Amino acid sequence: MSIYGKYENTLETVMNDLVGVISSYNNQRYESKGHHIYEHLNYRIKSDESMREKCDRKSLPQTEQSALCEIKDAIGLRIVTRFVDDIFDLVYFIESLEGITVINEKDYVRNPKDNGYRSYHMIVGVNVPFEDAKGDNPGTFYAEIQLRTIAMDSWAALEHEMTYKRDISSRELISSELKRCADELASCDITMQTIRDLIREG
Ligand code: 0O2
Repeated sequence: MSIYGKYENTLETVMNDLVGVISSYNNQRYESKGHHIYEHLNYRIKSDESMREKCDRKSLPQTEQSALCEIKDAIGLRIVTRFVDDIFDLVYFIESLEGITVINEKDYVRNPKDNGYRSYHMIVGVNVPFEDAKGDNPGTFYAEIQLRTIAMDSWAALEHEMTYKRDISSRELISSELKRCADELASCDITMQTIRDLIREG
């Protein structure tokens, strides 16, 4: 039996609705301005195994309530943009959506982590017209939305690879090279945005 119990299908519905609203915004932007606001949008329900492991890590019982109310990233969306300012445009759009409450935001774009990680994280509550795992009706389901540029995304994938690889002899050297690379990419992201503005100004 899945840790999400009878809410497994509901999670898919809530996620697909959220994805639908954000991708409609992308299409509207293309129609009105001729440019997409993001390059791609990935989404997933955290696997049963990962959610059980996360419950253990957080010393929570492996229950529907832990998975759907205490831990708030059962639904995960990652939006990857070409430019840094598109991240903040999307954050503003998501914050203004009806039926969505922002629970927590972490701006690792303006305040990068010490290892160089950059990304904007939002935890949102999605109001639904039916019961949630706490028994509230109307209920709330939660989603984590990560927003980052293509450069930040490619960096995070590489750093993630290093973090999860056990036997690396030169971890310290790689970490410091990764940090240097993150800073260079951040600088290129800003330059790319400036070049884009110059092109679009004509
Ligand atoms: P997974 O499998 O990717 O979902 P939390 O543990 O979520 O309650 P935390 O760690 O304070 O709280 O949340 P934060 O900082 O918002 O990070 C959540 C997710 O962001 C992580 O998910 C990673 O996906 C990503 N992330 C955060 N920091 C880094 C980093 O330094 N490098 C990379 N590559 N990714 C990062 P999980 O839960 O670790 O796992």
